[in-house]
Amino acid sequence: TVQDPPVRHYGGLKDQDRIFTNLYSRHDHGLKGAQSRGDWHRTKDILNKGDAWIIQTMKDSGLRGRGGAGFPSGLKWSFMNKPGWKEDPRPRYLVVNADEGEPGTCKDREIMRGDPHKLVEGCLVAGRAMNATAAYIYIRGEFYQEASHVQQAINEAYRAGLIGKNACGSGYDFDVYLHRGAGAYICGEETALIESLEGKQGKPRLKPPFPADVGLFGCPSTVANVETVSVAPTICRRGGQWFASFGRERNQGTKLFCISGHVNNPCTIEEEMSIPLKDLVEKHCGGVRGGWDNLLGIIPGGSSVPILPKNKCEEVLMDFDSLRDAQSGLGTGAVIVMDKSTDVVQAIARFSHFYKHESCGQCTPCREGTTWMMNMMDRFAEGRGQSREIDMLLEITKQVEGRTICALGDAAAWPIQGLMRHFRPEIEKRLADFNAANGPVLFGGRL
Ligand code: L3W
Ligand code: SF4
Repeated sequence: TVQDPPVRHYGGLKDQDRIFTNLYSRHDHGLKGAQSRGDWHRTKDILNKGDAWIIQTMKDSGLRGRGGAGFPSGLKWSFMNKPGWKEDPRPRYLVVNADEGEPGTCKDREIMRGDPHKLVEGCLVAGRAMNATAAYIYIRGEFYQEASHVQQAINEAYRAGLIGKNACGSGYDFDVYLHRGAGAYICGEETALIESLEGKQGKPRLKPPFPADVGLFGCPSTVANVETVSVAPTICRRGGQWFASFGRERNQGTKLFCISGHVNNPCTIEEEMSIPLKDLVEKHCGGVRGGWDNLLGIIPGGSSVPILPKNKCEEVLMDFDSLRDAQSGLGTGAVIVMDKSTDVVQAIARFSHFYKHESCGQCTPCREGTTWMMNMMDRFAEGRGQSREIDMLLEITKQVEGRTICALGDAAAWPIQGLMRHFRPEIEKRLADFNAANGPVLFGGRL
C-alpha cells in the first residue's frame, strides 16, 4: 500500500535559527554587541562574491518582500542589473522603507531598536547586489529612539571602516544616509517615499516606470522594507537553502510577526513562515483573552487586509498563499486579535477614518471614496441607515478598488469588504434595531 507522506506541521522555530536575536533590546545594540551576535562576520567575503552571487542566493532563499506586497526579492534586486546597466552613467540607490506606518505593525521598529547593525550591514550587502553607491534609510518621523540607534550604528560602521570608502576592505565604496519622515502614512508607499526624499510632497507616482528604471533623483533605485534588507547578510552567511528550508514552497523563510489586541501577551516574534495562525496566538501570546472560544475574529496582516472570523482562523496558515485563499492577506505580518467584546463595525469604521485622513487626495476615487466610506461606516456603527445602503457601500468599495494610483485605495476598501463578507448580519441587525426604535430614516437622516 502507498502511504501519503506525513503532513508537515510548521512553526516551533528554534533559537539557533532565529535571525533577530535582540528583539526588545535586551542586549547591547551597539557594534560590539552586534558582532558578538554574528553581525559583520566576514562581510568582505560576501561582498567579494559579487552581485550575481548575492542575487542568486536571494533567489535560492525564496525570500519575498516583507513590507506587504511579497514580491520575490532576488528578482526585484536583479532589475537593477539589466543588460547594459554598466553603460548607464546614472548613480544607483538602495532605498530602505523604514516608514513603518501600517496600523498593527511594530516589527521594523524592533529591528532598528535592537539590531540596527543588521540593517546597516543589510544595506551594504543589498547595495552590493544592485551595484548601488548609497543607501537612503527613510525612517518614520515618530521613531525617535529607533533613528538614534540606527544613526549610532551608521556612525560606528563608518568609524570601523565597515561602510564608506573601501567598505570592509572590499574595494567597494558605499554610503548610508538616514532621513527622517514627518508622520505621513502615504510616505510608506515606495514612490511617495521617493518624492518625499527628494524634498517634495509625498504623493505616489504612477507606475511604470518602476523605481528600478526611474527612482530616486531620476536614477535606478530599489525600495525595500527594513526586515527584507536586514535578513540578507544572514541568508548569505548561512545559505539560501537554509532560509528556504523553513515554511512552504513559495512561502519560505522565517518572518517577524507582531501580535496585538485581545491576547494575554502581545508580542513581536520571529517564527517559521506558514505557522498556523492559531498556534501563533496560543504558543507565543498566551492565547486569546478569555480563551479561544472568546475569539471574534483576527486581522492577520495589518489594517489593510480583510478580517477573518473565528472559524476561518482555526485552519489558516500564516503565509501569502493560505491567507490569500482565505480572502485576506499576510501583509506586514501584523496580527490584530479581537475578542467578543469588540464592536467590529466600530473597529472597521475607525480604520476608514485613518484611510480618509491619510489619503493624499490626488486621485478622485480615493479622495472621494475614502470620505464616503468613512461617513457611511460611521453611520452604520451607530445603526443609522437602511439595509439597502449596505450594498451601496459595497459598490463604493468596488469602485475604489483597483482604480487608484497606489494601493491606499485598495487598503481602504478591503477591510470594509471583509466586514461585509463575514459580519453583514451584525450591520443589518444594528440598522434594524435603530430603525425600529426611531422610525425609518434614509441616509441616517443626515446625508
Ligand atoms: C520592476 C516590475 N519592479 C513590481 C516592484 C515594485 C515594488 C514591489 C512590489 O506595496 C503593499 C500592499 C499592502 N518591474 C515590477 C517591479 N515591482 N513589478 O515590486 O510592488 P507592488 O506594486 O506589488 O506593491 P507595493 O505598492 O510596493 C503595496 C501593503 O503594501 N500596505 C502596507 C504597507 C505597510 C508597510 C509598513 O508599515 N511597513 O509595509 C498597504 O497597502 O499589503 O499590498 O517595489 O516597484 N515589473
Ligand atoms: Fe493618493 Fe489615494 Fe491616489 Fe494613493 S490612491 S495616490 S493615497 S489619492
